[in-house]
Amino acid sequence: MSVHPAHAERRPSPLLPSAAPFAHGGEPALRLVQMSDARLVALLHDARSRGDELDRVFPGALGAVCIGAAGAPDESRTDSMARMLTDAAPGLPVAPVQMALLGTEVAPGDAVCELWQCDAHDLRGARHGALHYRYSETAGLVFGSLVVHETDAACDAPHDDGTPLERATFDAYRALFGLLDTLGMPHPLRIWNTVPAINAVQGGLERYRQFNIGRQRAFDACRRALTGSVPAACALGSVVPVAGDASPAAPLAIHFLASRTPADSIENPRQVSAYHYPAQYGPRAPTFARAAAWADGHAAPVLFVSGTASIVGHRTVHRGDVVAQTRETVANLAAVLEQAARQGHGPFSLADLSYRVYVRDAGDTAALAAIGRVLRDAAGPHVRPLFVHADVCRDDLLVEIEASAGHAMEWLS
Ligand code: 3EB
Repeated sequence: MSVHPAHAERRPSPLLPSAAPFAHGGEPALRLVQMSDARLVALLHDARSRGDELDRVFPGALGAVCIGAAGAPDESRTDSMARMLTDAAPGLPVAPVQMALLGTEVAPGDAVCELWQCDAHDLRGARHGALHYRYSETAGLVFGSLVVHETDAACDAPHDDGTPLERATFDAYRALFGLLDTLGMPHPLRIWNTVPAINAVQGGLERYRQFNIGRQRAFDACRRALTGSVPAACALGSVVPVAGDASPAAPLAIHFLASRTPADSIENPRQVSAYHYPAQYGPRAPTFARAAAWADGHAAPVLFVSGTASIVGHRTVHRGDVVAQTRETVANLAAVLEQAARQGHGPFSLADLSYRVYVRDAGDTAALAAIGRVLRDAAGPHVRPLFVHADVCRDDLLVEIEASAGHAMEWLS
């Protein structure tokens, strides 16, 4: 399927009638709707004046993701968008991604909301401490959001049991797996991780490597596979200051989609699987697959492609050259799609994907334009990647691209 920009006057409609047709049978099981914060505010205002619940405007909404710069000390538009959504729909998990949007069409302070909808009406949710989730028994899907502060982490863990970030990560993932087991939807499909100051070295170890220790320990403690059948993921750094070994003020934020039925994990033949990275990248390997394909019943398969970067084998290539890194990343994305097809999913082409691009250097507008050109040359002029400012998890990586396909997709402009 392709990305269809919506007409400005178009009203959000229920999942099925406006779902894009599929060549390979079945209606999409998931839908991703994206809109600016201004558009969301207008929609919420209209809904309130009609007396409509959010579930009438966005039927089957599992969760929302608010992407944009955080406001400190004042509330940013990202924060106020999240607060308005929570007020309008108290049962809806609202996941913060505190990263500034980039690009020529973006003004400072702009924010975007993404909503994941499923084709069901039996949505239920709850909040357990830091974990907020919503699920559908009919769809067999759950979306959750966890926001934890390292300073509060791990009251129940011995104090010598890792750094605050390791303990926060361990606790967050244990809570995530505990929920999934309780719901009988034990299979995480896609996990998004925002780790504040991901490249900072604290206590002698880069924070991304600390995160990997906590994550792998939690997978292990919860009797999950550490290799092979693992979820698609990304781990990006929110750009925040740190002083010495003090925990950053920004939270560790994790959100996820999980299901009753497993996904098929996909690796990239051009890359060493991340869970087999050698110890030079940290004492515990990252626990994620290059992509996950999820097909439930007769629905068309959904493909989640993990954060993908300029890595060949296990090594970073094209140090210092963001355009060459983007080309290598696109070659990796294409290789993942080919492997997915070999495993019977798709075939998907680069033109079918919906993209998010994480860029380390927010000030390099020429590089940003060049990254967009490389992606459009490969995927077609219609692609509308969302560019965000983030630290990538190796300090020599300048760009990372994630993508998804097989779900309905709509931009409300
Ligand atoms: C890489 O390929 C780049 O730790 O969850 C990409 C996707 C990366 C996911 C993660 C890290 C993660 O190793 C970094």
